Amino acid sequence: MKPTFFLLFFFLLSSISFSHANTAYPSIPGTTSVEYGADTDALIPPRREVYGNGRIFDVSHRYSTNMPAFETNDGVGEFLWLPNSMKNGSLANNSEFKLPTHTGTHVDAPGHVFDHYFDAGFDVDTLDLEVLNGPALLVDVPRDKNITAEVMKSLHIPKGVRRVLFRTLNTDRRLMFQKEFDSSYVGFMKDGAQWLVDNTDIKLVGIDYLSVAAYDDLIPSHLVFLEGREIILVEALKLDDIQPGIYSVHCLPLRLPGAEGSPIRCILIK
Ligand SMILES: *[C@@H]1O[C@H](CO)[C@@H](O)[C@H](O)[C@H]1NC(C)=O
Ligand SMILES: *[C@@H]1O[C@H](CO)[C@@H](O)[C@H](O)[C@H]1NC(C)=O
Ligand SMILES: CC(=O)N[C@H]1CO[C@H](CO)[C@@H](O)[C@@H]1O
Repeated sequence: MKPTFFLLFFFLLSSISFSHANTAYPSIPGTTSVEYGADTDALIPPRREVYGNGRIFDVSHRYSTNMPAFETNDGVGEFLWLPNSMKNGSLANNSEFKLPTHTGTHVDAPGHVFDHYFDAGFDVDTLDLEVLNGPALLVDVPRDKNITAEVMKSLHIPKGVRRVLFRTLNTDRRLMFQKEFDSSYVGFMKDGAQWLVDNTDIKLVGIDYLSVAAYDDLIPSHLVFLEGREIILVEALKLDDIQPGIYSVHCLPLRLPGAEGSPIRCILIK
């Protein structure tokens, strides 16, 4: 009698937390089922997109084998394994992973596209945490264009705004949930990047697919953004189901001296 009651209790508890995640964040896969490895009905780990009753939004993607990677149809592929496992007699489970640094939600350092910056050590360990953390604007950009100078101008982002997350057609098309790389994603054209540098105070540029630069202007847009070594690019953010507006953004890259990119965990706080 008693164990059954407890199972039921845990089941009810977990269904409450899942339906919460579900209503607040309807379009993210993985939050409703227990496919991530619950062993029994009572051991259901929470997978959340929203915390604190809708106050904190996780805007990083889960790393998964099927998430897209640049210029391949194969996705990220297997990247995590378990060399020492308790099932095989180890005292603990100790997994290992191997990932390109520009995988999933990630940050670019100036050394990404400037070899002399790379040689001089402008890696992700040198990025300014003050830029990566603070008030931020989440904006929707027009869905019918890449981000050109004209589009940037039309957004009327006030001077003084230092951090902007640009939500685009990429989110509507759910590109980060498709394994195949799609080069028709929306990003900055060179003139859009130049307009931002010349006319705004934006130092944190966030976008919702693997590159802030449109595929046709891949290197030129990166060069414009990173030349001054003041702007930080955060790519492949998960901006689904969040109201546009002002938040406090918090992004923390790994401390990887020598790396021009790093996975990054970003959250928005209302
Ligand atoms: C445990 O070891 C066996 C035999 O070496 C191997 O086939 C199996 O994959 C291992 N299991 C795990 C979880 O590492
Ligand atoms: C954005 O540019 C890409 C090429 O970089 C193109 O394939 C795509 O159609 C453009 N998107 C829009 C909405 O114009
Ligand atoms: C916590 C953890 O990593 N648990 C793993 C221990 O190893 C088994 C396989 O032997 C995995 O199934 C668990 O996920």
